[in-house]
Amino acid sequence: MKNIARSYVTDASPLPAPWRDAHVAVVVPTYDEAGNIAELTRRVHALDLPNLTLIIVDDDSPDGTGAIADDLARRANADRPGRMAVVHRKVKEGIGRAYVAGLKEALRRGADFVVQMDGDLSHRPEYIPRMLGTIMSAQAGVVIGSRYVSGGSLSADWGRHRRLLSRFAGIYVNAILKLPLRDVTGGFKMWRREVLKNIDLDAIRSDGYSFQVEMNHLCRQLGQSIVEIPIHFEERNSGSSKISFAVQFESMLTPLALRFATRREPVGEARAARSMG
Ligand SMILES: Nc1nc2c(ncn2[C@@H]2O[C@H](COP(=O)(O)OP(=O)(O)O)[C@@H](O)[C@H]2O)c(=O)[nH]1
Ligand SMILES: [Mg+2]
Repeated sequence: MKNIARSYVTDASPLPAPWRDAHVAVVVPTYDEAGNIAELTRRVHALDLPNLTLIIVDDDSPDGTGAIADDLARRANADRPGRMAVVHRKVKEGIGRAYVAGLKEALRRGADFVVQMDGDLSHRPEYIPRMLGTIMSAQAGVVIGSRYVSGGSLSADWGRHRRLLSRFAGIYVNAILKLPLRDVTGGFKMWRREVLKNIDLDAIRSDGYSFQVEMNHLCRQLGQSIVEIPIHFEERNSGSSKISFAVQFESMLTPLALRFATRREPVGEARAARSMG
């Protein structure tokens, strides 16, 4: 009896079929992540999700991340076609722009669920099956891996300054946009295809990290639910953070711009459904 009970809780037990068979794309923007990309790829492909595609979006990283990713993709696809793709962009334009390119590629490839996560192993890929289970059972538009809901946590390596900045950013954004979220700036998420298709990705205004906030805002405007599940957020594995002053400044202005912008028309299927009805 005891053994049976234990077998249900081990992470090695197979996932139920609707989760396991889901077409999931994992989009990872990279800029100088040469020390992390191989480990990240190994851990993503070790998940019990045979229809998962990893999509790296590299902005011509000077440390050669793009070439390493190409090599990893060649090997992964030789084993199983469609396991990994690399989008190469010529110029570093910020994480927001890289995500727009990556999310579009995920939709083009027909993914039903699209994960976005950092390439520095701050976000543990092992949470992806839980996100999938949650998005399916809660019928959420998006699931956020949250550092600030009950059970969520931050690496002890995060100093006081970064903790305060992150908390302040959350309070500031929520005060302006009134999003009922604990981790409104978090970057580890899973989107449902139908929701992404109804967001006009070409109209995203954020170049940098405020992309996360802007997407939450647009999701809520569509009337979709946003569900947070706890994660432990690690310090980056190797390399250094790319947050610059310009990006922080943009993150200050974006919530205000979104709050006072005129409401956009829904796109894609929503617009088509409307004009039909
Ligand atoms: N393609 C691309 N990736 C970026 C850019 N800026 C940051 N990233 C990636 O976005 C992820 C998060 O960035 P990071 O520097 O770790 O931000 P932090 O965790 O907030 O310090 C990492 O995978 C970075 O390599 C960019 O301009 N282009
Ligand atoms: Mg990071």
